[in-house]
Amino acid sequence: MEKNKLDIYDLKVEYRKNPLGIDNLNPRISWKLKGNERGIKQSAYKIQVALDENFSNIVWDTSFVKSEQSVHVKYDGPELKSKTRYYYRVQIKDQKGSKSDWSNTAYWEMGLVNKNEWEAEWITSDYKNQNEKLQSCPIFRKDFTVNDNIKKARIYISSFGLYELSLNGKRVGDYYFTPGWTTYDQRLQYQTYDVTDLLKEGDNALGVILGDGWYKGDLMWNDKRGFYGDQTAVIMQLHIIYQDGRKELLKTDQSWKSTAGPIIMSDIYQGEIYDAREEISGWNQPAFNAEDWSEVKILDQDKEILLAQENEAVKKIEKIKPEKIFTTPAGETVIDMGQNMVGWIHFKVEGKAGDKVILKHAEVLDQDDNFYTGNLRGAEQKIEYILKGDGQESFEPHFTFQGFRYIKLEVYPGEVDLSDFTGVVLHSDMERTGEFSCSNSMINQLFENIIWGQKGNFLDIPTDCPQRDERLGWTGDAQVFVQTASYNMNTALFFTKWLRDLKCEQIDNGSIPAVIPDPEVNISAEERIIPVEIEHTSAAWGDAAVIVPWTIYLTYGDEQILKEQYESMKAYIEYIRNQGENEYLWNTGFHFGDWLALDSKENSYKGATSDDFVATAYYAYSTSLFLKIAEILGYKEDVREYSDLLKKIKENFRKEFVTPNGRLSEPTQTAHVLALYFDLVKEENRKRIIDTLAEYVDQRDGHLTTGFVGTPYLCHALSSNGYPELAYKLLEREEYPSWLYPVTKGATTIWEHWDSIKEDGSFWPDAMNSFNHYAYGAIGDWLYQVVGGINTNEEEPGFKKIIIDPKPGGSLKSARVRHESMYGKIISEWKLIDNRMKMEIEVPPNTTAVVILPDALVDTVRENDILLKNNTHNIEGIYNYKDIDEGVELEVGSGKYCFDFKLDTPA
Ligand code: RAM
Repeated sequence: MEKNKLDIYDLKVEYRKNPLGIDNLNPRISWKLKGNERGIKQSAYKIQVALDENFSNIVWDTSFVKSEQSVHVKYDGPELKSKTRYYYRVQIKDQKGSKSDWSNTAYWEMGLVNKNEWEAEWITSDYKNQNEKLQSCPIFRKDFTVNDNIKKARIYISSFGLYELSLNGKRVGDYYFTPGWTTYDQRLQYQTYDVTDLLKEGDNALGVILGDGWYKGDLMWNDKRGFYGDQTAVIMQLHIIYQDGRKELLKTDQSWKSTAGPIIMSDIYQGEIYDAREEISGWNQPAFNAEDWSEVKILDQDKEILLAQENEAVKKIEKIKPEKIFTTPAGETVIDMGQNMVGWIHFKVEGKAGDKVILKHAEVLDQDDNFYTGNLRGAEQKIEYILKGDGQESFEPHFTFQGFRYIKLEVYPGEVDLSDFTGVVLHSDMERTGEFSCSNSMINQLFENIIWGQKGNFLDIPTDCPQRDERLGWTGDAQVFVQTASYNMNTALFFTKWLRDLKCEQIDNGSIPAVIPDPEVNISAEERIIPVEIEHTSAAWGDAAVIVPWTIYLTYGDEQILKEQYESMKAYIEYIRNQGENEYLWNTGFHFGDWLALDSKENSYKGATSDDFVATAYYAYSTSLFLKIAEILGYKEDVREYSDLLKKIKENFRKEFVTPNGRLSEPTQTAHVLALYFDLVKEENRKRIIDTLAEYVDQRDGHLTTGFVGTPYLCHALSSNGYPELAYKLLEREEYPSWLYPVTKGATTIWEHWDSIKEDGSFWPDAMNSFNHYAYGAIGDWLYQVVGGINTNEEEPGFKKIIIDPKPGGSLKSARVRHESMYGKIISEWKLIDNRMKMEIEVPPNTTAVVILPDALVDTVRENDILLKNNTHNIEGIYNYKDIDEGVELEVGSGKYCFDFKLDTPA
């Protein structure tokens, strides 16, 4: 790259690269800058949007707008038209006035923007009663002819249940579990596919298979199914435009035919049965005779609920090869994938017609090394394939996923060849944005386990676990993990979609169901599996309504999510306010409390910290965030009202839970962590509370005792209040209980309990023991923020201003973190060499960073061998420096820097 050259790259619209089928009328455009110099800032941008790639038909030209904004610039031109593709490009000027070239051209394409464009009918299969539990997945087909010279062709499609679409025998697209899981009766996504290249002149055929999925299949744990409906159905439109401008529309209607397919049963929890002998050769190809197929039935269903896909679709993200095959003491043939993963097994097999393959899936082996499925409860996770017997056959399931590391070959014809088995990992296709590594390999494994926890539980919605008969969007789990998750991957769209469901399912009184989407949203109180009084009330779960949008705002600078969720947050806080006699305390109702904490009573899942304490603390915390949000959005009246509310909640909290001499009334770690992290106590009392927490962790308990509520903030509370070494001690501890204890037991994901496998090798009871539960993986944000040192800044969110503030400690000699922000790559890497420290950082263009060189004195700091002192004018990109208590604080612009300095207090 030549000097001074400025490039624009990674153009995105609504976080996506060249998306098809969005229905947002003011989509937001973002781009990144690249240049050789340090301190690059944008001073102006110009965006052009056109109907053609050559920009001869421009619909929006901003001219140069003086602005640093390069993230989420709202399209503000003439109204965007349905089904239309818009090309866009960006040019910028930097702070010196130099102009970049035009960026490459990118595009987005609008979906079916107007609801009345849905001319197709909902069709369902009528070939037999749909209410039987064991039921073949229906297949549908339709013949049609097209002429030559097609310019473009798009399919818009959605379903009740899950669909797989094919055109002329080929699977359309690489999305799985479509149309995704939303509040089905009110919000149903459709997907858009470009099928121009799949069509051919003359005869063509469309094929659809429907699976039960979340809509109709088993959900929750009482052997109940059909939560949303008991009839799967599909709606689809194929729009063809010819070169000469002619248009054609093909849609689902009465003319389609349907019959039973070879998928005998498919269910998210239970697995799939596929009888290859029942395959109908050529069923989704042209020139097939479907005379004996049944007529379809038209369903009178709402089309108003259809909306364009909102998040990244689920895709096959990676493939893994098995590690080994072995025989267990009980004589079972078992394959070890070497990784607890979520997705399915693709296998090849040869045998006679009618031979079977039966695979069972499990996360762990038991104490005797036998295959163990007790913890899956009612989820069978079983794949059964019946061979058709013509040479090599291969199979992978369609509408089910398994959480597993081990596969038992319950039935298998002939010799097993390990290379015939591949693990296919599926999850929402979010961009991976974070990496962490350090000199302690056990912590690196912990980090990998956190990542795998996210891969396994971000399959369209944030689930608690991916294996047992649960797999639900528990709000509490999502709330504690959202920060870590958002460093790891770009979760903005994933959570935007989920929050819209949250908002949609929020109860009239403002409370939030504990699982979103809530399968029981329309189930009467008497028939519910989770009773209403439990499901709609818990602190730390409902608070997802405030904490999740706030975190997305901080990480991606996304103000729109705050606006979208504002009324929902407010209603939630008002709900709390209306509980009980005292509007400033939350001391009524059911709460999950410090779930699974180690200070719980025998036979209880709930930690020792009282409900009233946890609930009031969260009440204050959510109110404090809501107040900031009201300030950001400029809602002055709310700012007034809620600052007053917050003040009173804190006063009442203190009256209730802080003694006159400044001790907390509850002698638990979690109580102390919340009081500190949520800033609930008077300044003069902090010291005593911090010291007490340190004493509990270090001497009284000797380790952590926290559950879902205290754990995420435990290390933060210690490290930001003068006890970083104690936080490191907790992090690096390998004995039970600790984050690394599961690693010593060979864990490859995060466990639900600190001791899902106990020290003697036995397990927690089957009733609730998941080996892939991300909640305790929330330690990840401490790795990014404190060990590695990459932090957001509330004044300039989305990493427009970055705080790089690593705090080396424990046995660590080095650490490195990377986060791909909306502005580009941020790196913070440090090494301790004798009594010196080396810090290499990278700050993306159009941002600035405040960098703290820990324990440094200005006098010894060198950047790329140049002594900093008295030399800043020589060092490009460094604007300021000063000695502070923690070390040296610098302000820098974009670029790569390499600092080297002597430690003031060498270890
Ligand atoms: C369990 C879930 C989840 C937790 C709830 C309260 O069933 O697995 O992790 O949030 O209970």
